[in-house]
Amino acid sequence: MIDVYYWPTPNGKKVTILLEEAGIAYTIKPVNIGRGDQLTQEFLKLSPNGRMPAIVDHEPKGGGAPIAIFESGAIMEYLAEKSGKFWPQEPHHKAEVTQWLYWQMANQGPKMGEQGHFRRAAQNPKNGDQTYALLRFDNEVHRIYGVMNLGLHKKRYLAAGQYTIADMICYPWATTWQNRNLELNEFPNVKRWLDEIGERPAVKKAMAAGPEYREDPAGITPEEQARRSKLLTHQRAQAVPKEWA
Ligand SMILES: N[C@@H](CCC(=O)N[C@@H](CS)C(=O)NCC(=O)O)C(=O)O
Repeated sequence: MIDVYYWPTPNGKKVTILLEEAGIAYTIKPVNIGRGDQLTQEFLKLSPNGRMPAIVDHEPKGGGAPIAIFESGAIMEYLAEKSGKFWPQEPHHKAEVTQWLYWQMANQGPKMGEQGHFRRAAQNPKNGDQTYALLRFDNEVHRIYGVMNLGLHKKRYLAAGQYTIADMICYPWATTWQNRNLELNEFPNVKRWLDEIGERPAVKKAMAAGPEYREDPAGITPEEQARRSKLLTHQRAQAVPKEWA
């Protein structure tokens, strides 16, 4: 059984798409990132990055102690290897898939995440003039959709001529094209691919997650709101907890 430390964001959904597609049994362990669960000492042991997703595999192939993994790209590779599905190992195919995994982790996810960050920041005048940050990340995200559009030129899937973890890792962020100052029709290959991947039952199931995790804002006291805001905004390095000694 795999424990998935999860919150319903694009990075979380990459993992549940693969688990659903591969038919691997899993238990969701919610990590409420709005409440700061990702920064607890307990969670930092699994993910020193203080970010979800993370997994713990209690039954690793070949036995031995449970394996804990953070970083969604590493998790995708691990689960694909474990299941023997969606990551063809023939060298040409393997390399094609791997390059899209790394591209997603180093480009699509971070750039789209930062675009969202600065768009939210720009709404609060206290944050000052965000014009350059908005220009930079609007351009980068436009470029990112262009990269996918090139990658999908005359191709049904991103890599290896088949549906793989390359598609699964890129899909959830790619669905969030609205309110990003771009027109999806400019990227017809991406649009077609999004439509096709979005029809898969496993993808539909994983992508539908969300409402059941939402907190009732009325239940969050002003004190709790202040605690969360202090904890989550302007995060800096955490010292090694004394309890870990
Ligand atoms: N590179 C990491 C990124 C994970 C990440 O940024 N997760 C976000 C949610 S999508 C998170 O946990 N945010 C909590 C925070 O910013 O405090 C991965 O792909 O696993």
